Amino acid sequence: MYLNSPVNQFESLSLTTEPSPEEAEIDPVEVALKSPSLQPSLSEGAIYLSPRSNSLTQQKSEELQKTLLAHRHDRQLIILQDFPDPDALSCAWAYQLIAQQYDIKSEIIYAGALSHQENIALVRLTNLPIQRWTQQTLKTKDLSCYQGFVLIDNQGTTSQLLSAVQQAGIPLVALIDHHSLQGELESEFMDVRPYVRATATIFTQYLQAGLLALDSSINQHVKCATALMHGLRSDTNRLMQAQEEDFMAAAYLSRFYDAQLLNAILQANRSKRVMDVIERSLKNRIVQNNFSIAGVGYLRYDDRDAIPQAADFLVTEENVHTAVVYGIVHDEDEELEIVIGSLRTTKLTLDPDEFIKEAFGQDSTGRFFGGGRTSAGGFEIPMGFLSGSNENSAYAKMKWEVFDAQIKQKLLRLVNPRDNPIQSE
Ligand SMILES: [Mn+2]
Repeated sequence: MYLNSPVNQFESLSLTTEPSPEEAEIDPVEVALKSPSLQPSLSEGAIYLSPRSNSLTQQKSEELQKTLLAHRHDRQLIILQDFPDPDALSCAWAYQLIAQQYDIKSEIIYAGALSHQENIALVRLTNLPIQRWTQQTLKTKDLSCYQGFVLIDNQGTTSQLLSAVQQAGIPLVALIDHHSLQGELESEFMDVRPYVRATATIFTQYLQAGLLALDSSINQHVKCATALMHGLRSDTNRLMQAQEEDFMAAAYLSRFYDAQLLNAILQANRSKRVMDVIERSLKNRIVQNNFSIAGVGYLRYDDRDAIPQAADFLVTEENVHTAVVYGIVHDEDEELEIVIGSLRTTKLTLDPDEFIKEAFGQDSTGRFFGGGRTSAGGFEIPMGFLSGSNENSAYAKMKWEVFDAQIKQKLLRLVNPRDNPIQSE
C-alpha cells in the first residue's frame, strides 16, 4: 500500500549527509577542537537566554560537544517516533547538521508513516533528509556499521525500531527530549527537560550556544531554521502555550527562517479521508462533564494523523475543555492493528500524561499504554491476537464495538468519578 503513497516518493528525495561544498572548505572538527569551551558572542544571542536556561544550556551544550568529539567519524542512527511530528523532524535535522561538523554521519529514520499533511509538506518543501525503515528494511540493513543511536523528541517508547537497535548492541549516545521521563534508558548524553514546550527550543538553544553557527547564506540552514520554527510553533499550539524560553528561541530563529516557506508548509490541505475521520468524530462524539469523547472506527495507517486532528477540532467546541478521539488503525503491510488515541485539552489543571496513565494503566510488562505533555497526549493499545480477519464485516463490527465500549468505560471512570463503583467516596 505504500507504493503509491506520497511518503515513498520522499524517501528518494532524501539528501545524503555529505557536507555542502561551502562547508567543506574549513575543517569543522579542527575548529571544534580549538574551541573546546563554547562561548556564544553577544551578537549570537547570549542576551536572549534567561539566566536559568543560560547556564543549563551552556552546560548541556558543552556536554553534547564533548560527546560528539568523542564520537568523531562515527556513523549514527537518529530514531524518531513512528509518526514523526515537526518538532521531531526539525530537531533530528538540526542534530544531523551539528554532528556533521564532527564528521559524524547520521541517518534519520522512522518506522511508521508521515501522516499529517503539514509533515509531508515540511519534508517535501525543505528536502528534509529522512528515511522510512520498516521491519522489512531492517532485515536488509547491516546494523553493525553504526556505532551509536540517538533518540530525539522521544524516549524509544513510541518507536518500533528501538528493540532492533538494542538487539544489535548499538549504544544510545544521546537522548534529547521534552516529554516526561518514560523509564530507565542508559544514555551517554542526556538532556530531558519536561518543562520546555518543544524539543525545538532545546535545539535552538544549542545553536545559540554555538554548537552550529547558522548562516543565512546557506540554504540548508535557512530550511532547517524554518523547520525548527514550525516544530516550535506546532508543539506550542502556534505559540499560544509558549513560555519565555520558547519565545526567545523563536526570536532567534526569526533571523534565519523563511517566512514564505513556513507559510507554504502551513497551507497544506487536508485529504478527503482525513476530513471523513473528522466528520465521524463529530457524529460519534459524546460530551460529558466538559469532556468530548469520540471513537472513529477503522482507519488506514496512512491516515493515522487524522485522529489528533479530529481531537484538535473537537476541543474547540463550546463547553468542552478536553477531547479524546480514538480508532483502530490498520496496517495492511504488516497485517497489524492497533488502537490509537489522542487527547487534547485546554484545561490547565489537567495533566494529559497523568490522565492517560491513570485511564489505561500498564501492560503486562509494566509499560504504559500512553502518556503526554502539556495540553496533549496519546495512547496506543496493541490488539495482538484480535488483529485482522476484518473481511468478515460482522466480526469487524463486533470487534470495534468491544474496543469502543472498553475505552469509553475507562475514560468515563475518570470523567465521572462518582459513577465508579470501585471508588468508595
Ligand atoms: Mn515535541
